[in-house]
Amino acid sequence: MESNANLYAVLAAGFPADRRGVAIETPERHYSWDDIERGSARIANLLRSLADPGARVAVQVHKSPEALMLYLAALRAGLVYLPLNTAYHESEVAYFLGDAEPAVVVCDNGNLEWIERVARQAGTAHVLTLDADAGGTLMTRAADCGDMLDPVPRQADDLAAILYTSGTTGRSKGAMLTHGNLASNALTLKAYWGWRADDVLLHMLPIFHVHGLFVASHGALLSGARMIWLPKLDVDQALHYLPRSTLMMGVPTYYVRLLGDARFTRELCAGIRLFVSGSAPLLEDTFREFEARTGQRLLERYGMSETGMNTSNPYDPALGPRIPGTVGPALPGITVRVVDDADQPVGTGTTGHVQVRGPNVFAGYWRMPEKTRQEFTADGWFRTGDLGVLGGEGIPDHYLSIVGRSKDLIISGGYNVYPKEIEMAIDVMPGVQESAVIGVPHKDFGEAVVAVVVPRSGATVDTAAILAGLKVELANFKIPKQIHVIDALPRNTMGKVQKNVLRQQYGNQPA
Ligand code: MLC
Ligand code: AMP
Repeated sequence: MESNANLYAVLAAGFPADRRGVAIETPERHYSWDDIERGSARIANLLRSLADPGARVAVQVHKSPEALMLYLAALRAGLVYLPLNTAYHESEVAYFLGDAEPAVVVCDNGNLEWIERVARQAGTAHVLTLDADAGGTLMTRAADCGDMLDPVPRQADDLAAILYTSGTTGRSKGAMLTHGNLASNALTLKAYWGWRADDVLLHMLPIFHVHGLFVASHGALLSGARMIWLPKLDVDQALHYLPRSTLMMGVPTYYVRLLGDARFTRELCAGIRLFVSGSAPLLEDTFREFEARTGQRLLERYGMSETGMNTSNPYDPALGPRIPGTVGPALPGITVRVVDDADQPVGTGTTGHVQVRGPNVFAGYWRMPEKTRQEFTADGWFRTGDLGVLGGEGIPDHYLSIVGRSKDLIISGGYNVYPKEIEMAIDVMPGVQESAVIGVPHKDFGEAVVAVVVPRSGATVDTAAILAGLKVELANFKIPKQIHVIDALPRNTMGKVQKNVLRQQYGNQPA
């Protein structure tokens, strides 16, 4: 009989034999492996009664153990999980629901009124609620369902999740990830980072992106390891739980904030065997300050929604050193190359476009076959949109460094912000001729969003009104930290806005 490639079955094979142990610990209570297994079966049985395998379930809820169970339930029921950032507003969510046409939407009770409205427009049949404290219709209805379910049979190339990533044109694309994509990356990272059953992961990342949902949670689940589950980064809580943890993952802002607190000491994290950083560039200064303070070398890795993790600095010293400023070698089974504009590999030490191949690479963009074709070379390499270099002075030839992006993208505190989306929102505001949105260096967020606005001739623009208007439409992390008004945007001879000139001009002003 062919084995079931359902990701839930793969993960559950790593659960401990004794299901009474603690799987998830929150400041309020402990959840055993049995709780996770039975709880997710109940939700899966409910979902199965509402939708057929392959249907989408869109989820915009606060982080809680029940939210993780909902994800596992969607996998178990063979549904396609579509997580949404809790910061998204109505117009943003309306786009995702309209595009993905989910059969089921689960939201926070506080958002029910507007979510029901946009879900109806998208043709969604079922809207359920799940609050941070596990209240809401999802759990009450699931309580009446059976607590056993064999994972619905899935092939490796069946869809498990769709992650929306914004596009340089301002239109978001849904990256389709299969059960096989996610399972292969989870198994690879488990071996490469040496996950163990006695690990304790300090989990403070949001669970609507690759980092918190897949990289962190899959590693612990697959290893039968405990997670300390906190709703968000909170330095006081992190300091409280670090002495009992063995592993922590974060975007660079997490480590900058820990270093900003004098109570964060070598003694406090003596029991940690691995700190992982990713989702945005880690400054070499942060790496060095972290090592000086804790005696530990942060492990930086590189990935994206479309691929999961591609490269990682080694965990095992026998495989090489962790080199600051690099994201390490390609993970086992994955190939990375750096090419010129004609897709021809460039030599080591030369900057070019980063391309990836491997079982981790996604199945394409949801209902965008043309866009999918453009993002792959004829021979199957995925164009990441990142600029990188292999090797370089004093760096082994198989180590990759990310040196920039060919896509116009800002990464602020680990969240992607596409300038085009904000420019389009500003350009239609009263008195505005045009605008350019750039990222400037920021101590806490790595990059901060800054808007430069040109008024129509004879008009004055009200920057406070622009900010207020943006706050209605866009998630809070996309809101510019500064708005500058100038007479004209700098352009090159082709008429293209020179964002590098703007970055130089506004990069040194505190954002
Ligand atoms: C919050 N704010 C931000 C922001 N987060 N501004 C810019 N960038 C951000 N990332 C603003 C809010 O708008 C608000 O402003 C103020 O900061 C306080 O909001 P908050 O919610 O209390 O902030 P805080 O909890 O401190 O959040 C900051 C953060 C969070 C860094 C902890 O953003 C975070 O957890 N980021 C992680 C993102 C992540 O998981 N990325 C992984 C993507 S996966 P105001 O004005 O309203 O008060 C990926 C692939 C890969 O990229 O390789 O992993
Ligand atoms: P997302 O689309 O949200 O999955 O973001 C993926 C992008 O984050 C990548 O294409 C990179 O630009 C960036 N990224 C992830 N990890 C790193 C890293 N370690 N260093 C630099 N950039 C990174």
